[in-house]
Amino acid sequence: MLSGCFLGFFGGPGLLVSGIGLSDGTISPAFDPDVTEYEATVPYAAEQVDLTITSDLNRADITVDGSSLSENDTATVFLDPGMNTITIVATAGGESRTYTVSVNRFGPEIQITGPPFFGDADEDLADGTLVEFGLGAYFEGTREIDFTITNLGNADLVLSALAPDFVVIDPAGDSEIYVEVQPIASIIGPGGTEVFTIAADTAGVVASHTSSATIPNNDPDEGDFELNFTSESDDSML
Ligand SMILES: [Ca+2]
Repeated sequence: MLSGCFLGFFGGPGLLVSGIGLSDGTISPAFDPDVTEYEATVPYAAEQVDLTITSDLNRADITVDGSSLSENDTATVFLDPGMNTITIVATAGGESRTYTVSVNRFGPEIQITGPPFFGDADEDLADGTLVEFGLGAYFEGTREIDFTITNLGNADLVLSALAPDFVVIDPAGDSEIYVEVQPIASIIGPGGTEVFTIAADTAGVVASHTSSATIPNNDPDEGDFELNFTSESDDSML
């Protein structure tokens, strides 16, 4: 008797919403019209998420955080770092139901800053940036560039290469370009930094050198952050 009563109350015309979808991440538990609270986790880099609400036959009036949603439309919700609670209210035939989706914008976010050209000011370097040591004079010996790894996210950034070589130089690259100083710690907390130094030996005969380095880490979309390097040696002063 009791279960029949519940079925009568929650089923049939009470089905105002038949699905909740996210453009990034997946709600948990799976959607069930009778379950009104959901959670999802998206990467720290996700500054917004699109929410798609599907409703049954006689479409309910739906609001997302107070704004009404047009039919077949998606609601774009901007996300703060950490937990964001999105409130969905569906109304039809004098009946109303409220769903909440708690979206946790959570994770590490790697940023690497350094000069793209020897002697330049530091910039935020994109994954794959070419860093140019330029033309070094014979007697200069080596040129060194410092790079800073910053964790802009709200979870630990983990440098995942085998210690202590967290910055992995391409073994097929020219040996004139090498890691002078490695990061010290493999775990960089939120807001934390680590520094490494790449050196280019310019004290050779006239030649161009190229190499690259990867910084394996747990950022979900920059997990093999790569920097490329070129340098030139010049003995014309001899
Ligand atoms: Ca990232």
